[in-house]
Amino acid sequence: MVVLSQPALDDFSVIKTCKPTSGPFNEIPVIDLKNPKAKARIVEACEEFGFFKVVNHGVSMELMEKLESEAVKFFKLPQSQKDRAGPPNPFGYGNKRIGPNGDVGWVEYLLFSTNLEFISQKSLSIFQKNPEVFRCAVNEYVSAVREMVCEVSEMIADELKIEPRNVLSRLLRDEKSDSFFRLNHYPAISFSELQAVRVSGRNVVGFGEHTDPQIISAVRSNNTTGLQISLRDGAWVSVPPDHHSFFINVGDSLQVTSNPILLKFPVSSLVMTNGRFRSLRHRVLADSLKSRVSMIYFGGPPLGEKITPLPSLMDEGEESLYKEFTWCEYKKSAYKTRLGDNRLRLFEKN
Ligand code: GA4
Repeated sequence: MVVLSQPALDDFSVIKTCKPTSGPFNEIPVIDLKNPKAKARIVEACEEFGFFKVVNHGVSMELMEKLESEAVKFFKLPQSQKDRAGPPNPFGYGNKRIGPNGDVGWVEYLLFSTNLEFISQKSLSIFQKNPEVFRCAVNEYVSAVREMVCEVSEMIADELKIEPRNVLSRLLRDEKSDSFFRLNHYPAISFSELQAVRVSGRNVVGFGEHTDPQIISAVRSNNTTGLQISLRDGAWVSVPPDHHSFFINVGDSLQVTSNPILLKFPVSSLVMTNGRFRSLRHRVLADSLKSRVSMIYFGGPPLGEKITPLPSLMDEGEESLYKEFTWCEYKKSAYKTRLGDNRLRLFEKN
């Protein structure tokens, strides 16, 4: 069991808790990227859950483990040393505070932009022993995951018969792509700590519920539970861990459903698909036994890119459900919201 240094307990009172939920959810679509039916299954999963697991993805376990071990080394550093890479604005090291508007969680993290050579000098300076090893681990990992996510995006385009097939992936590959990378550490919480703060019987929230504002995200974690997703009926279910695989989720910017689907489901998500896909509401609970380390690639477009429905997905006479906006405008607006807010609502036409 990996137990890393923990945030001071006297801050515990600010952390949210929630009621325990049901056991593992075993219906998460599992997509084998090499399977000939993968394209159709990805699109189905984006429509039904906004979420799926990818196996046979081509990203080597060695890359994942190398980065995980570098992340563990970082999070084990004394607090004062880690603090030198913070506060996050939004990039850098953060502890418990998430975003600029008062959200907190049982989590510490490193947030990077992927277009500043992935890791800024500020974050690197704390890796005094061997910053290059860390830099390489992040760069290699992010490059490989981005390629895999681009492949998934192209499979989506193929299945939806959108041309050119790189309509989404070109945004992620663009050198101005505004993509992020995040390393999260959710420290273990012992039973006695839980009792000390009188929250026994409840779960401690590591990262509160939210949707990702970007196009698409890919999460890989060590073999720990904690990730939960919200189903269409609003029920929270736990994602069984799998450290060999990636969990992919649809972000706000990928879309907002076509009108017939909107009649059946609430408008919650994003835009390029005018509502056909749903962006995924998810959260992470801290675990009482094992610390969780996750690595997330958030694929975003260049800042000036307009987020509008892809023309080929619109039926004749169909209009966008959203006012036209650029990724820059959406992101600015997102940073004024609280984590759990419905950020797209502000951009709905009515
Ligand atoms: C959620 C998804 C990504 O983790 C993130 C988060 C960002 C941050 O931590 O700085 C935000 C959050 C996320 C959405 C609303 C704002 C911005 C915290 C917050 C309260 C990096 C992102 O892009 O948006």
